[in-house]
Amino acid sequence: MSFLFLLVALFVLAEATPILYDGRAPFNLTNSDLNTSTGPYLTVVKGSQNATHYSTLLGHLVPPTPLWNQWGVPTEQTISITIDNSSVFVPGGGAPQYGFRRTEFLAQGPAGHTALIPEIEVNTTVFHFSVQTDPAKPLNYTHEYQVVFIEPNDGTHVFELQLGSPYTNPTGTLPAPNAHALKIRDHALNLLFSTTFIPFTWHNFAIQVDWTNRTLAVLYSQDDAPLKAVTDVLPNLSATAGTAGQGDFHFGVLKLPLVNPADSTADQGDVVHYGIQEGTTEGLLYSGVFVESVADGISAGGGSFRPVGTSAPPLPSISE
Ligand SMILES: *[C@@H]1O[C@H](CO)[C@@H](O)[C@H](O)[C@H]1NC(C)=O
Ligand SMILES: *[C@@H]1O[C@H](CO)[C@@H](O)[C@H](O)[C@H]1NC(C)=O
Ligand SMILES: *[C@@H]1O[C@H](CO)[C@@H](O)[C@H](O)[C@H]1NC(C)=O
Ligand SMILES: *[C@@H]1O[C@H](CO)[C@@H](O)[C@H](O)[C@H]1NC(C)=O
Ligand SMILES: *[C@@H]1O[C@H](CO)[C@@H](O)[C@H](O)[C@H]1NC(C)=O
Ligand SMILES: *[C@@H]1O[C@H](CO)[C@@H](O)[C@H](O)[C@H]1NC(C)=O
Ligand SMILES: *[C@@H]1O[C@H](CO)[C@@H](O)[C@H](O)[C@H]1NC(C)=O
Ligand SMILES: CC(=O)N[C@H]1CO[C@H](CO)[C@@H](O)[C@@H]1O
Repeated sequence: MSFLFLLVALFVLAEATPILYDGRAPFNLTNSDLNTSTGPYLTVVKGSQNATHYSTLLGHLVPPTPLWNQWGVPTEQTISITIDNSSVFVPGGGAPQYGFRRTEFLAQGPAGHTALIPEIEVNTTVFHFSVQTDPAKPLNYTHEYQVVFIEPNDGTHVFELQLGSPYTNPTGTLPAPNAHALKIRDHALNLLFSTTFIPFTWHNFAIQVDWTNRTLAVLYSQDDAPLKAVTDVLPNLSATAGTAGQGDFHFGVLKLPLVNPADSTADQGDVVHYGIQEGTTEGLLYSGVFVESVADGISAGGGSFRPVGTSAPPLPSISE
């Protein structure tokens, strides 16, 4: 009887928050799979080298966020994603993006990345990701980095995880005061939550997106601490409603340039194609990437769940 009860309980648990996309790299996923975009990631947003030049599955070398361990044991590999001076993306039929350096993974399902979008961006869904510094390949906080985002075709972001000094033209005082903080920004680039990017620590995020009413809510924790709401449910009404407001789920390293005073005024305004980049090798570590529905709550880690739309008093860091 207790076995049956356990089965029923597990079934109920599994049904509570259906996982719509699992981007937690299983141990049988190989670096060769990254080269060919086999598995949960489309790896084409990168420079001219093969995907393994810019991304590596770390096996048992660096443990993933402990939040999703099963019986204390990791079930996924940490992913290293890096950029260097060759990380100039050339979009299909477009000009090389010399302003940026970027390596990004795009979530894809069995039928590809585009087919996944309507499955993970309907009703209310929650985007989970955990990020850690790569001490051997530090970022340069005088630049802006956009590292996790959902990008509709208009190039805006439904939400984004941002690091560094926000890009401005003309360039302001660098580094910006909040440069070393992980920042969650809404579609209109309002700061929703920020926290210091402490090294040797997994920073776990869950962004609840209500696609119908266009709201966002942020949950956050470190290492094995269960996720907690760190914002209220906030309007995000500048985001486009409907299918035009949906887009690929990206995570990786996108480094913006600084304005180059030697460029023409017009070129100084073209952040995608012009500007200063040092060409340094820099990177981040990722794990815990998945998207779930909220049929009966948000996975918070350690088998616990949080109710949808949890209200929480704003943290002091929000007003930083
Ligand atoms: C890894 O193993 C799982 C479970 O056995 C299987 O479903 C999946 O196809 C495998 N993935 C790869 C990339 O071999
Ligand atoms: C990925 O492709 C590059 C270039 O062809 C090759 O050097 C590398 O060995 C490949 N990696 C794997 C794991 O197959
Ligand atoms: C990447 O790997 C593929 C398949 O092995 C190969 O055809 C291609 O030439 C490689 N590209 C580079 C830039 O190494
Ligand atoms: C970096 O790449 C850019 C664009 O390809 C190139 O103009 C520049 O010379 C490179 N810098 C270094 C240090 O290789
Ligand atoms: C979205 O919500 C509608 C209305 O409640 C429901 O019929 C539909 O199954 C939901 N879709 C998903 C993917 O959850
Ligand atoms: C960081 O970027 C600034 C601005 O371009 C540059 O002056 C500095 O040398 C860079 N630092 C490193 C370590 O590359
Ligand atoms: C969405 O908005 C409608 C209309 O204002 C409201 O009735 C509904 O409760 C809202 N749903 C959520 C989840 O806030
Ligand atoms: C946090 C917040 O309220 N963000 C914005 C969501 O979108 C609306 C409409 O553009 C803005 O007015 C809010 O400031």
